[in-house]
Amino acid sequence: MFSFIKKKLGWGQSAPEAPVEQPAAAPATPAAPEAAPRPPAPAPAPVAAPPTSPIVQAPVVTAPAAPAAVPKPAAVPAPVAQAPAAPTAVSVAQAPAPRAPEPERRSWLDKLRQGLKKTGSGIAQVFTGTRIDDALYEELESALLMADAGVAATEHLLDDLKRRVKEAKATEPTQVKALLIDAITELLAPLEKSLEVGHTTPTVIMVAGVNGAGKTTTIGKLTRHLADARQRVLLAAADTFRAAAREQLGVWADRNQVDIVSQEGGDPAAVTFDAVQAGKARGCDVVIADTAGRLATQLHLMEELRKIKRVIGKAMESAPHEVLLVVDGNTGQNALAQVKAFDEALGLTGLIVTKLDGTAKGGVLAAIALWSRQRQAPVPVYFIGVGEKLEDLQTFSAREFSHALLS
Ligand SMILES: Nc1nc2c(ncn2[C@@H]2O[C@H](COP(=O)(O)OP(=O)(O)O)[C@@H](O)[C@H]2O)c(=O)[nH]1
Ligand SMILES: [Mg+2]
Repeated sequence: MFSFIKKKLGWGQSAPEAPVEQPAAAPATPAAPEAAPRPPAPAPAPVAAPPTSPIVQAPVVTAPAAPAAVPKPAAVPAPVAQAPAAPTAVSVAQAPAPRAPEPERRSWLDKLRQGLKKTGSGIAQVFTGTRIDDALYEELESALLMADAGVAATEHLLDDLKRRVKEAKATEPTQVKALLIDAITELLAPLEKSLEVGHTTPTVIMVAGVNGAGKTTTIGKLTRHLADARQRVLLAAADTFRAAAREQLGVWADRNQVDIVSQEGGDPAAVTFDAVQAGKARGCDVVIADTAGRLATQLHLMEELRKIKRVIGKAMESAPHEVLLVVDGNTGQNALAQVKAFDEALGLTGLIVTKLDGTAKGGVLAAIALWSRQRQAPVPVYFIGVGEKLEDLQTFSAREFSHALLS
């Protein structure tokens, strides 16, 4: 579909009930529902924001190598009553189409750069000398470690960089900086992937993460983007651990005018089960389950999350279709530990890294990318958050990120 989220099937299929309160005029965009046109061929994204939303319909993705000015397919909504396309009808493009940054993407990038500024100047400092020598590589090693890249990824990047320098016969430190951007981009590239919805109806997304990582806020933002794309979303308030968490999700549900299944003091797995059942019965496109991040022990938390996942599978055979981990970008190397622990317990299908606008150093993405290589498949980073506003959640681009990291 569009750059933000990709949808495989036609929109609006199997929506028995009246579509819920979508922002009326959500400037939908053309659908890529049918077989032929591949997602990158879609219609122009609406320029104006939907009345209810300050965000842009199709957050842009800058293509890694060759940014073209092609307007990206934005959302895909077809008329709601349209017949569903055959499941295989639409081939899903693997890479987001190139597109020139729009103002929103630009301001988002500025926030990312601003957030990573300290790291950037630390690394940039390394390249201010006049020679490429051991001292330069040693300084770079320290800078990468300081940036939270971790020992393994730092070593990997240095080795790769030395190889590139040799190959390019570089003589100036500034050339080395450009080659480092290439090396980081290549390392991070496998993490770049769009979240796809629509392979099944509903697409069930379970969201996990430690307390305060930004799960509920991210779900709120994601819901808005989906709702704007005419997706019928149902939220499950499975963080029953804290009453405030339920209320917080309720606020987002109201704001986005989507349904929510929540239960005072209920069992998280039971709430999620009900939500998936309701999502099926109501013909929802997407069901998103918010979960707790803090329990008495980490072990309890993982047990509870595993139970939620299991129960989702009982409510719908192929579900959950996505198990996303929200990680606070400020947690440094601990973020990698979280990714490993949640992956081991749940089998993650994607990551969302938040708070890269603060004091985050960003290098942890390199550590995650390197770790991902030993896994059967990389765990993609679907989104990056650089603030609490709706438009602060955007798709991840390896090249953008490595530029921001070294700017
Ligand atoms: N600066 C910043 N704050 C964020 C971001 N995402 C979430 N937050 C804030 O982090 C805090 C915890 O978020 P919340 O969604 O409640 O976390 P949860 O416990 O994982 O559900 C809230 O104050 C959010 O507004 C982000 O990308 N940047
Ligand atoms: Mg929460």
